[in-house]
Amino acid sequence: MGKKTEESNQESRVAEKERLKKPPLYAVLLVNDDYTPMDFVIHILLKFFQKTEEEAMQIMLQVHEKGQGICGIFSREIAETKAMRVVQYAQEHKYPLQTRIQPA
Ligand code: TYC
Repeated sequence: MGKKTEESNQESRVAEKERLKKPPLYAVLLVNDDYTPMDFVIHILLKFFQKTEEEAMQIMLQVHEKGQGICGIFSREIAETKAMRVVQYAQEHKYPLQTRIQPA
């Protein structure tokens, strides 16, 4: 067997860095509106984001008072799916609730 260089013996530094890279994370946010009932927003936070009643109340009030608030942080695909399912579920209940996702 021929002699191997240090670099060809193992992954290159660049390849190893790529392999170890953690996926970028995204926050799912709820957006305030004048029509969705507070209790329904709390229900959403319990059902889709596994929040406790107290956490859900805090997040709902944050959204109500500040215009938006973070429900959770996920990989991009999970964030997109949750954001979409929440809007779909709200629409099924005839509420105009909207979500956003943004880099965490
Ligand atoms: N502003 C709504 C109300 O007064 C409550 C609300 C909270 C709506 C959060 C949407 O993402 C939301 N009924």
